[in-house]
Amino acid sequence: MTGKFIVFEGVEGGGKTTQLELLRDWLLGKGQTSSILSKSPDIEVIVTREPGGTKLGAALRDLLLDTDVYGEKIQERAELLLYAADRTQHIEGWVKPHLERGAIVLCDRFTDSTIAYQGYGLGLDLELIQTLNQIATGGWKSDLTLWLDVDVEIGLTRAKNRGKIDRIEKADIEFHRRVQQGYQELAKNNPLIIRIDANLTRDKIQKQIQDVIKRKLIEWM
Ligand code: Z5A
Repeated sequence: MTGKFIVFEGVEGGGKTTQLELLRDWLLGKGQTSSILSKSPDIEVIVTREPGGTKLGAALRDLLLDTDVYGEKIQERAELLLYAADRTQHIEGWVKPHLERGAIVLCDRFTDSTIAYQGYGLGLDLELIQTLNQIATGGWKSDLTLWLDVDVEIGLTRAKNRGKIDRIEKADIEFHRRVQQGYQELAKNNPLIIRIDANLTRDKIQKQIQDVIKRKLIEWM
């Protein structure tokens, strides 16, 4: 099997981070399950995220999610360009080398986040965003995107209960509803985006994800 790039997307609190780690453990056979990859024990499973998957990206992430960057509001197009810079570094310097070695790369957010947040959420030009996504990735796409579809209110409550609130989580509820609409539109037009009902318990969400991955691994292998 060649390397596979699996992306987790969705509004806050859908459980991307939680589910991505559960999936990695399941793929590697940690915990109570036997490894789905037992016939291919050499396959690496890598977990990463955007923004922040590289050293440069970690610095950009701090700037992007800070509620008060040196006391200045980040201009919306500056924000867009910082996400593009993070992505360029991440794809070229980290994701592609792992995929070329045959790894399964599980990534928390990718290009659809920019369309949903900066495009639908902030209202920036969608064509400009597509162009920047193309430049940042060199046209590289995910092999599969799992859209963790959670009701906005449920997701934000989960995120708030977790404690720390960043700049984007502080945005008003209408912003988050527009972001959600963005994901709905993306899923309508792209068969590689698989919707996962993320309003359920952690175990039930993970079960849906594992069912999708089992089908996909058979197809890929
Ligand atoms: N962003 C952007 O605007 N443009 C871009 O191009 C990119 C990103 C790439 C950082 O992303 C921000 O960057 C993000 C969009 C923006 N917006 N914000 N804020 P992030 O992925 O690092 O942060 P996030 O989306 O806010 O992640 P999150 O709030 O951590 O959500 P999550 O990863 O989907 O969920 P989680 O961390 O697994 O769980 C959240 C809490 O809920 C936690 O306490 C869990 O224990 C709990 N949880 C998880 N699952 C459940 C279930 N099933 N039931 C109950 N509670 C649960």
